[in-house]
Amino acid sequence: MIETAAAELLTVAQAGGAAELTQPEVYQRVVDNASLNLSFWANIALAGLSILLFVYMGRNVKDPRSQLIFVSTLMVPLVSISSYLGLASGLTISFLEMPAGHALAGEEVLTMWGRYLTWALSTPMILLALGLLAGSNLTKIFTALVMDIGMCVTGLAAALTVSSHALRWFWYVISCAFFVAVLYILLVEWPKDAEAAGTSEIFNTLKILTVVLWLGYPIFWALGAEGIAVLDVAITSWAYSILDIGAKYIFAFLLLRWVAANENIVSSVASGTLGSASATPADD
Ligand code: RET
Repeated sequence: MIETAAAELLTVAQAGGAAELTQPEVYQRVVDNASLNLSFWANIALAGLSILLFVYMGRNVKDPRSQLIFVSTLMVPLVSISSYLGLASGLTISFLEMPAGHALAGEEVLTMWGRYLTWALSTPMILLALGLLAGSNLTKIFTALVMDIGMCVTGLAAALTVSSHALRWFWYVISCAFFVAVLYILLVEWPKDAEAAGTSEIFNTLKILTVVLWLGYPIFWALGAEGIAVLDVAITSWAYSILDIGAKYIFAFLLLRWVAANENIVSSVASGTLGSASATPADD
């Protein structure tokens, strides 16, 4: 009786595509893959240093809007340190059996699903900081944030779907569609707002950094073990970790250094912007 139930459970688990590994076993596999493990710990160290540096840089900022930019930017390394700790401990990694049609069909592929989950928390913070810097209105900030969260959640679905190879890519395309909406706001809407707000120089630098680096994520997803598998798991993980360094820490450093030195400009954009969703200078 018990054996039948256990056998049934095993079948259900296998049908779901999840290989039966305990958390200590996943952790052991991470530790055994020195390059993969280093890609996690390098970011944990960098996130820790960034948190200390950013708190120090923001110590004298008094203007509430500048403070909001600081808090949302500080959230990025805070989320990141938690995200990488989840990966390094094996908590947010699963070994998933890829469906027929996938380059690694039938094999257990290491899936760092914690990354996609925590991007849903860190990337909206990046966009909030950029939207505030550009002097955007609430409507555009809200749109950018929800589209971005949609991108991360459907990206997570693409990584976790093991029932059908085609459906993995269907999720991927949906995620890309959300991404296009984010890119539109970044490349078309906010530059106009930043021009009006007098922050266009720093905004344009950060915009280019963001757009170029963010485009790397879907490319590496497609090339990595979860996509067409021409890159192995450790290389994909390093690619994400290196993109993260630019998209998070370098981005945040440039932004916060500018905001700390230009509080007066940031506070003068504040008046119409977040007060109302419609009647703002940026809407003209
Ligand atoms: C996925 C795969 C599905 C298609 C697309 C993706 C885009 C991901 C991006 C991630 C950016 C992450 C950052 C994290 C910083 O903490 C989910 C890889 C479009 C753009 C900047």
